[in-house]
Amino acid sequence: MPGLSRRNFLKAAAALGAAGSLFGARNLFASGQAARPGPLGSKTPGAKDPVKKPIVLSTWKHGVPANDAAWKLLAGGGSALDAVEAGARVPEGDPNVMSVGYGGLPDEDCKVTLDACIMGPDGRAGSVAFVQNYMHPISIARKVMETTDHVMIVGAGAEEFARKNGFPKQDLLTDAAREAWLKWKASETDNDDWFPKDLDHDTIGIVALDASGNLAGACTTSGLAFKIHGRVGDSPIPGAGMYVDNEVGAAAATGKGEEVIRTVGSHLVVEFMRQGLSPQDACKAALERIIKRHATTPTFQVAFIALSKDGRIGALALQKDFQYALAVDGKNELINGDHLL
Ligand code: SD4
Repeated sequence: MPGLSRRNFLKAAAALGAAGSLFGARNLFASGQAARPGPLGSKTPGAKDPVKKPIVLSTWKHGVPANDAAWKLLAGGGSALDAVEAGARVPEGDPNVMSVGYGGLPDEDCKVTLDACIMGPDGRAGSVAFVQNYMHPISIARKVMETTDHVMIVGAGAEEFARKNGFPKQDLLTDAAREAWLKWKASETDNDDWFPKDLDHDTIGIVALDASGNLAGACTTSGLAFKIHGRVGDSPIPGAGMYVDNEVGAAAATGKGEEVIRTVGSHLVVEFMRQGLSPQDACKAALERIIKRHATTPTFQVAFIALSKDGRIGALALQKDFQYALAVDGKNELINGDHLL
């Protein structure tokens, strides 16, 4: 179709403002914004300050209400695992968040397919991928973790597992998401690479340290908009989209999942922390690994958040406009993240 490509359509959609909610409005959430990780990010390893806890850290602006839900549990002495699940369920259930759960943008066949994973302090992990018609894949992933010896269940098998475990089956395609798909469909071209380059995709990754000093993490998404039916990103892959090692720290990723899978990004961040890097430097080192694999400067987005066992945080993106939410000391703020490129 001359003059229109997937990329142009998405740009136009962003200009229309519908995309403010579709793809993450960057300017709407002015209150409580700060510029940097701040003192938590600068505490050196081995410093004697008492560890600040609980802490919850999550990606993008929908991280703020997610952190609120997580904080309610953490403040009452609840576990990091319960907190990250409760937090992840907030954008999953919000039809206005068009990158996670109910209301998520569909794939190229107009099917909403969801990916999620969760890890607790005991090193167990649960994951589901390519799941349709269930609003809370994070809770299905937790069920996989806690009631089976498997880590990952996908597609029809995951849906059957959800049904047997009493999760309600629901249509997740909202009118707004279908309209976005119809516009995309009208602009489809033969030379589409299925990657909307000018967009961030706004998966939620959420990591928490509870009052007992235990770590957990969760990650949940509808993945890339208009992806090939059956495509699975990094978000449901423990080690890629999210990783927890209760001795060291936790990390989560957002952005172009293929790049994160290829570098096992979140695991890499945690391993850099194990080697003594601060969470911020660990995020930087993992992003540099991604950059190094490309002959030219990447134009895609990837961002990491990281939380160490001793309560320091890191957050860094390749490109501008990354935001994350940090709740600590009873305050929950949306923060503009730094970027490398
Ligand atoms: C994916 N990483 O499916 C996800 C998309 C994303 O923020 O993170 N969006 O590749």
